[in-house]
Parts: sequence; C-alpha cells; structure tokens
Amino acid sequence: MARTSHGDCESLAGMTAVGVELSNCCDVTGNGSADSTVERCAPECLTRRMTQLTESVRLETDGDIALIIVDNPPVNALSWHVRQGLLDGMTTAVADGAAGIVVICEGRTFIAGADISEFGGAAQGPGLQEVQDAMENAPVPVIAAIHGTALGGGLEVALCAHYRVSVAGAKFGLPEVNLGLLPGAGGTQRLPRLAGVPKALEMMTSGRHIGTAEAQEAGLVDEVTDGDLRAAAIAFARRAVAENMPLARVRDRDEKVLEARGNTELFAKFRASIARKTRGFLAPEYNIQCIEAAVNLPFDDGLAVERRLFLELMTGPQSAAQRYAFFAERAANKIPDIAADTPLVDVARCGVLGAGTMGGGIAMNFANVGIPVTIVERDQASLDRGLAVVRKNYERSASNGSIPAAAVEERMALITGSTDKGDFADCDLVIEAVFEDMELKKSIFAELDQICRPGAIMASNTSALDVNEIAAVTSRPESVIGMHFFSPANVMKLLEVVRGAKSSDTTVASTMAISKRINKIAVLVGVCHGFVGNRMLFMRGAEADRMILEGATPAQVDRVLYDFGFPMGPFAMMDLAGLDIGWKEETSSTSTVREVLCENGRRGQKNGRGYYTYDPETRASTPDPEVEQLIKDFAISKGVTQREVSDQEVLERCLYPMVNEGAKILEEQIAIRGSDVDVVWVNGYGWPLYRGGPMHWADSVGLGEIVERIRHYSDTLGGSHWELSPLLARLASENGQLQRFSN
Ligand code: 3H9
Repeated sequence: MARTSHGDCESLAGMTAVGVELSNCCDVTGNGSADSTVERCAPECLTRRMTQLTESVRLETDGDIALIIVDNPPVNALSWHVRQGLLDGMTTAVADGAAGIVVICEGRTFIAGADISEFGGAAQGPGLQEVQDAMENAPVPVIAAIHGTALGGGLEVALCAHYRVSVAGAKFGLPEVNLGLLPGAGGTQRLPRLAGVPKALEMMTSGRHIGTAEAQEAGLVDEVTDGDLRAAAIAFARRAVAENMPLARVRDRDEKVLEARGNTELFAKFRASIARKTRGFLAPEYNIQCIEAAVNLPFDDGLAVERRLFLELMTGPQSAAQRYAFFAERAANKIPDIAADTPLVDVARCGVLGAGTMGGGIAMNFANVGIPVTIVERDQASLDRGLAVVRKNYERSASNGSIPAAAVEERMALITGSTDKGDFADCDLVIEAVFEDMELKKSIFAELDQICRPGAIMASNTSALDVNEIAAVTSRPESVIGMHFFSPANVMKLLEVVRGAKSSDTTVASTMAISKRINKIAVLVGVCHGFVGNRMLFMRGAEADRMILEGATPAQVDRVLYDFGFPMGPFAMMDLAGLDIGWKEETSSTSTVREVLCENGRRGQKNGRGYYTYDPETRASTPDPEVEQLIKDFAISKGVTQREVSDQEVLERCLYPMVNEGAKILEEQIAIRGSDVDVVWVNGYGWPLYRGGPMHWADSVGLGEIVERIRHYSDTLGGSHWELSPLLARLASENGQLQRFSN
C-alpha cells in the first residue's frame, strides 16, 4: 500500500473513515482486510489522507473533496472488489462530510466495463446497482473523471455521477452487444435519456465507441480538459459546490425519451436498417426492446425490462459464445514458447510486392497506421492501376465518412510506387503478394534475399503453399515467415501468421506485433497445406461437392449454411470468387461439376451464370434448372444414384469434417490452441460469432455425438477426411473440450 503524501493542511472538518480511528501516527498500518487497511494520519494532516478500501480502490481527500480511486489493472474492470470499494468509498466520503466526490481511475483507462471473467461465477460483493444508487443519491455532487475508455458498466457508472469531466482523447461506448449482451446496469435507460433515442439505438446495437466531441454533443460529457484530469475534476467539484449546481440525475431527465414516444416508425426503420448486419444475433434486438422500454415506461419499470432481458442473454448460448470469442481473440496473441523480452524488428517502412487487389489492400493497412510503404509492380501500367484502386478505396471511405477527407492524401502520400525491387533495400518488412505459384515465389524470394537488408523480415502472403520450401531458397530462412491476409485485405481482420520450421523467435514475435499494430487479429499457425482456415475449408468443400452429386442441390447446401449463420454457402462463394480460377479450357477434363459448369460457359457472378443465375441489375441469385440437370447428368456419368438428402445431413456433412480436421490440426500442432482455430473461422471465414467457432460449437453439440456421426459417415461414405482424429476420439471419451485444448 502506498504511503500518504501530506500536503499543506487544510483540515477537513468531521471526516473520519468508516471503521477507522485516526491517530497521531503518519504511518501505514493494517492487516490487509478491507476495513482495516488504513493510513493513520496526524489529525493536522487530513488534507491528503489516503485509505485503502479494498485491494483495488482507495479513498483520498483533497481538502473538502473526496476522491475514490480505482486501480484494477489492466482495464479497471468492475471486479467485486472494485464494486465493494466504490460503495465503501461513497459511504465513507458522505459520512465524513465531503463537500464533493470525484470517481477517477489509475492506469490506462477509466472503468472499461464489468469484469467479464466473473460472469457465470458465484456472485460476490455488492451489485452494481447498489453502487450506482449510492452515487446517484449522494447528497453532494459526484463527478466522474474519465480518461481512456469508459465502456459498458464503466460508462453506466459514469452516468450515475451528477457530472462527467473527461480528457480530450477519451472514448465512450456501450459495447455489450459485442458480447451478446445489453447494458445491464441501467445504461439502456440512461443513455437514451441523455443522448436521445436515435443515438442510443446506434451506439448500443453497434457497440461503437465515440470520441469526446461526439460525447459532448450527445450530452455524455459536461467538461473536457486538455490539462490534468484529477485537478480539473476537483475544480469542477468545487465549482459545483460553490455555485450550488443541481445534483443532476440522468434518470430524472425524460425530455428526450418523450420525444420518441409513439414513434413506432423510428424503431421499425431502425430495425430494418440493421437487419442484414445483425441477422441471427439476439442481442441487438434485445437492446432495441430496452430502448423501447425507456421510451414507453417509467424509469424503474424500464430497468426491470432491462434486468429481465439482460439475464436471458447472459444465461443463453449466444453470449457464452461471444464472451468466449472475446477472450479467445486475446489469447491468440500470446505465444507460449516465445519470451516476452524477445528483441523485435522495428518496422519503420514496409515493402509490398504486387499492386493487385491483395497487394494494394495489404499496403493500405500499413498506410492507415502511418507506416510508409513501398509498393512494387513489374510494370508502370499495372502499378498505376493498383495505386488508382487504392486511391478509389480511400476516396470511398472518405465519402462515406469512415475516414476524414484529409486522410486520403495523407495516406496516399505514405505509399510510394516503384517498378524496381531494389527499392525494398530500406524496408524492415517485405510482403510478397503475387500469384499462388511455388516456382514464382521461390524465384522472388531468392531475389529478395539479395536485396533486403540483414534482419529484415521477408513474408509471403501465400494462402496454402509450403513456407519452408520458400524459405529454403534464401540464405536466411530464420527471417522468412507467412502472412496470410484475407481478401479484401484492408477490411478483413484475420491474419494467419505462418511460422516456418526455421522462423526465428524475433521474426515470429515481430510479425505478431506488427499485425496488432495494423489492427489485425493474428493467429500463429504452422506449415501445412492450407494452414488452419483453408485446410478446414477444403474439407467442407469436398463434402459439399459430394452431396450435390448425391442429390442435394447447391441452393439447399447454401441455405442450410446460411441458416446456420454463415453469410453465404460454398456454392454462392465459388460463384463470387469465379469458377474459372485456375481453370483452363484446353486442359479441362469434365472431371468435376465445377469443370462441367466452366465448360458450359458458367464462370460465376462475373458473367451472371455459375451455380446460380444472376440478375444483371440487382445481382440477385436464382437456382437454375440447367445447372441441376448438368449435375444430374454428371452424377449418372459417375455412377452416383441421386436421393433426397436431409438438411440435417447437409449440416453434419459440411461441419463435422471441419471439426475433425480442426482436431487433426491441433494434434499436429499446426495451431497452438483450440480457441485459435475458432478465432480463424470467426474472423476470416464468416463462422457466426454467436456460435463461437467450430471448436466451441462442437463442444456445445457434444464431442461424443460428433464422434459417433463421424464414425457413421466413415463407414457409409468413406474418404480420408472422414478418418476420425485420435485427439477428437480421446477428448470425447474423456469428456474433454476442443475449445480448451492447448499444445
Ligand atoms: C458489461 O459491462 C456489462 C454491464 O453492462 C452489466 C453489469 C451488470 N473484463 O483488449 P485488450 C482484459 S460487459 C475482464 O488486449 P486494449 C483482456 O482480456 C463489459 N477482462 O487491451 C486482456 O487480458 P490479458 C463491457 C478484461 O488496450 C486485458 O484486459 N465492456 C475486460 O487493446 C487487455 O485487454 C467491454 O466489452 C473486461 N471487461 O483494449 C470492453 N476488458 O492481458 C471490453 C479487457 O490477460 N474490453 N479485459 O489478455 C475492451 O474492449 C478492450 O479490452 C479495451 C482495451 C478497449 C478496454
């Protein structure tokens, strides 16, 4: 516990801490319990008194202002001892006669929300509402002093202060929806009262964090300071006392919710506007229902609706999956066998080889965070085309408001085009983004080996090829690694970082670090064909192809997966990508349905005809009887008898081979943890977040059930992808879980 620092005394009349007797000692005493860890001060030194209330909250005084200080790293989450400390702090400060109270945090942020790791465990300490009641009903002004992020329960606490002061760079949000939840501590009732219904709808269903200017405009913040937050909050509290400012309770403000009463169209329109994006998720709709309650019911009745819906979400499978995904994403960044103090390559300039869709998108990631990029193409025309696409992307972002207009030129200025690979000489990281052709990649890496400075990282954006084989052509395989970006590379969050057999710790750690810096969710994977994501996708694709021969239609397979929560099924996806990728008319041998379609002039969305037929104007897809006939004829030619395939069979045969392959990937140590596999699928392949990922989902179905069905399909259908993973069999027999498996 820290010692008191005694400032100039300005005695605070009547202030004694609960359970504390002040003595003439200026030393620290206490046995560690909440009530007795007490700083004993000389009575003449009451000005800067400090009382440690719980392990994470202390009370200080500055003259007649009490400061309740939360210090619960890393993000000051509302763990039970924080709630206890806040409550004790309020009680003590009021009992001691403080004229005003400031709630402030140490460390990098204001309270960032409830402690998610406590969810589902036994309740401990006071509830948040008790804390909030103590703040809102305090007889003296309570000021929340905000820096960093005031999120979720953190913002809900701040909304129970009478006033809010923040630093200029603070962020505010109710991101519970991203955890499959709604704000469960009055936020659904208070935010619309303060910020208005449209703003609350948007913030709560998107989970978006807003900056100070927007927060101030929305009425969330009363004062913004560029100076010292603590001093500003104390000054505000003193002013509130001196000017007898009202003890403003957000719950009492009805004008903004009354404005929306009876406006059913507002809600109907809003629901329609987010329908596509939130399909399958429960939480956005429940958030909206709470705001409707805020509009139509008295505050306490609205709170009761909030409580009921919060509990329903909290105990349901969607929130469990989304909370799991939150921690899985953070775990993926931890590499157990690499020391935290591993020296890192400082990436001050990045090189990208190839200005196609992929290369351009990759370059944008770096320019977006202020890192200069050298982008090299083989000829000026291709380079100009690539750079024009990058510029167009930025202009589109500026025109829809997602980046400031000035950012277009700023970011373009960071991108230097060249047709000379020699310009990579001053780059700290060079990413190759050319065609998936091993010989081409090998020749490029041999060349890069001659150009790149010693210690520079040389990365391949291959989506499936052997990184070791690529590394072997260089004199420094320790500097070679895979960085598998997903298309569009400037949008998709996932990055598979592929560790070669010889990639050094520095190369791996630096690549993970730079991935985070460019705002990607990186997952470290090992070398195998297709790594984690594509390898599992191949299994799903193989079985989907097989089922359409047996009698399922492409539309049925796609619908089953769409209903499961994927944005689209495998056949719609192939149409989108183009059926003729890698297909050549002269070598086509009518050996797959895909080849048959290409041979019949069906190239996918690009020519309006693929597995589906596409409306030239709306691009809407319709199943095509011609395709079904082509498939039937092909099945006959292969001796396959068609039959009716049930939706359940489609689902099992698409997803169980993926689960099986995921287990094999873990067995072979291609992925570090089961949860890493889930991070890949949720962030790179559209696996519905509310189902956690294939490993989490398999655990929820039951590994025993899945093993039994895999054995069944292995017996009836055969095929190497139905060979049961020994790890899966073992976990099923031991009641284990794939999502918790770790190498
Ligand atoms: C809620 O509030 C419900 C209420 O409405 C109702 C109550 C009744 N709890 O992300 P980072 C950990 S729901 C526990 O890498 P950054 C995280 O796991 C909550 N732990 O840092 C990681 O641990 P580790 C609503 C948490 O700087 C470490 O902190 N709030 C929590 O990139 C660093 O995290 C939210 O949803 C938590 N709430 O980003 C906010 N938050 O180092 C969730 C973080 O062991 N949090 N941790 O891996 C965030 O969005 C980001 O963490 C934040 C910092 C922006 C705060």
